[in-house]
Amino acid sequence: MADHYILYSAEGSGGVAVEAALALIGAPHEVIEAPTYDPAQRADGDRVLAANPMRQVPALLTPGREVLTESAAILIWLAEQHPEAALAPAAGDPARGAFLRWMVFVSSAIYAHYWLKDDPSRLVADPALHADVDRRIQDRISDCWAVMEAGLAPGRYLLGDQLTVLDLYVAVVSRFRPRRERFYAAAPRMGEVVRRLDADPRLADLWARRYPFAEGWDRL
Ligand SMILES: N[C@@H](CCC(=O)N[C@@H](CS)C(=O)NCC(=O)O)C(=O)O
Repeated sequence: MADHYILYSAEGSGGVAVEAALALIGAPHEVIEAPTYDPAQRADGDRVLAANPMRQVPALLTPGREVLTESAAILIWLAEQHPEAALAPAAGDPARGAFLRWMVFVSSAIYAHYWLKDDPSRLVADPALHADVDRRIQDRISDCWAVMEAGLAPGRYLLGDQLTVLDLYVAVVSRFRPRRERFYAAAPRMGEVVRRLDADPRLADLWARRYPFAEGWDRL
């Protein structure tokens, strides 16, 4: 049994949500940078193939060196392994159903779109159609955020007053295109929560290193 986690991740990727969870847990971990989305860094992106044949980050090696992929599963699993960090409603908690529902929703209804959005030629051969595919995917993502907004009753955090890995997940995935300005319009109450996460001093160093607030980062 090793004494630390190994995480395949990349700056500005969904892996940063897992890095945020590990930071709040205080779990020792090593990050292997694998910028899968960048064709100019093909060899570095290929590093994740050692753990994930889907060539996607995040992928986590547990201290027992089991491989976990799928961001939602990793986040839920980490919260379970580290109950002292209180990053998820426990089984039996009244908020557990909503927690699982929206974790899976972010993964399947929103995050899954980026496989096509990042490279429309994966399903649409004609380059002349790619801008339209991109626009339609962004519309769909925005609609999904609006559905989530309508289905939640946020407090300080998305599920009430306890920060959970769902907050970390949404704080990161809402940074992807169509980016935050549109997210705030579609989901204003969730917008307040993610801005609270952006400003959380426990995460300041992580955001600065791994998902910097560069000029215009939140705009289309
Ligand atoms: N279902 C996966 C999706 C992960 C994913 O799309 N990761 C992106 C980075 S944010 C990636 O590695 N993309 C490269 C690709 O799909 O080819 C998860 O939830 O972990």
